[in-house]
Amino acid sequence: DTPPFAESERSATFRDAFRTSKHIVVIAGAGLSAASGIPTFRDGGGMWRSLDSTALATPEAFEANPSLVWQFYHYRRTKVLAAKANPAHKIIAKMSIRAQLKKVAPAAKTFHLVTQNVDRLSVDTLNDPLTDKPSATIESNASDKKLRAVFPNSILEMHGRIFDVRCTACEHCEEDRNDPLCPALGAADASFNDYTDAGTKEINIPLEQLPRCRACGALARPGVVWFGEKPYHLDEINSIVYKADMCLVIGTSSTVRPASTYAYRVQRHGGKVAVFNLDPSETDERADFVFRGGCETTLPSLFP
Ligand code: BV8
Ligand code: ZN
Repeated sequence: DTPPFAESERSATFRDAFRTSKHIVVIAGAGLSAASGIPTFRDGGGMWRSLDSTALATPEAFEANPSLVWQFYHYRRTKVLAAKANPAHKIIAKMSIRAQLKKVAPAAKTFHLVTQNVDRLSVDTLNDPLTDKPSATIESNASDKKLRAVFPNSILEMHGRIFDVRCTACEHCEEDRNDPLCPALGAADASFNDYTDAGTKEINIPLEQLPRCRACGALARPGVVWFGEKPYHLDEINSIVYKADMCLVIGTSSTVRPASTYAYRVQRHGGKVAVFNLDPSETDERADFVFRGGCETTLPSLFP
């Protein structure tokens, strides 16, 4: 293990590099919300270790078994609604507030958070960085209003949002934090928990009892991006990545494209990359700085 003095030396070098940065981008993944009690996907406690992600997070899976896929997202919505922002969310939220950012990066001109997470915790935190209300108490769209008012487009949710309910037939999409979304999903709750752990006991909910579009009545789907689907904000993210001179990669195994390509692209045009991850990740060997550990502790130690 590197001796402690190397740690403080690395931290000082990182802080100097961060201090002179002009265009900062954060790429975040499930590890950012792990300390808030939301399971990740592929590591130790990861959900998709027991479940096959492609069996649940693809349009084909939804087409074949919308009842099962909805139960999976109901299970995750419940986890997210009970979650509270952790110190890492708060530090990132503060960075996206210009005056705060200037304290740690006086030269900074832009800040963006590109998140793979669908839990909205980073947006909710921006709405109220100082309180730690569980997301269930934040009325739908409140965070968006604050986000639009104060920081247009600084947080880009590239894999969509778990509270969005999207129509499979018309353009209608609305945020709905009700739990359960519909009575049938509430009844299925217990059985799905077994499904994730051991059994495959899942209730088959008839189509007409699954969440429906409020506008046209057609079957609705979770407003997230599945494998094989186009992520949101790609053009905007590409230009942000192209301009970035500092990239923080926080809590991601860097296995899902295109998010996993951004850090490398920042470095290709001379930007710096700092990884904040619990386990070794695909981005480590190229990174200029690697801070091993929980981001809820490594970030506060660097940005007290
Ligand atoms: C696209 C939303 C093209 C849903 C997600 C073959 C067939 C089909 C597709 C492909 C294929 N091969 C490659 C692809 C492309 C595919 C892909 O990359 N697949 C991978 C798996 C090989 N990508 C796509 O399909 C993307 N779309 O390419 O479209 C296109 C272009 C134009 C037009 C049309 C199409 C779409 C990908 C989005 C999929 N949706 N989620 C949902 O959430 O249910 S992906 C899912 O994985 C989540 O979004 C998650 O964020 C993301 C990445 O996972 P991580 O966030 O990294 O989480 P993970 O558990 O893996 O790691 C957590 C890390 O945190 C660990 O390293 C751990 O050590 C660390 N950690 C834990 N605790 C902490 C911590 N770190 C710090 N502190 C802690 N406390
Ligand atoms: Zn509709």
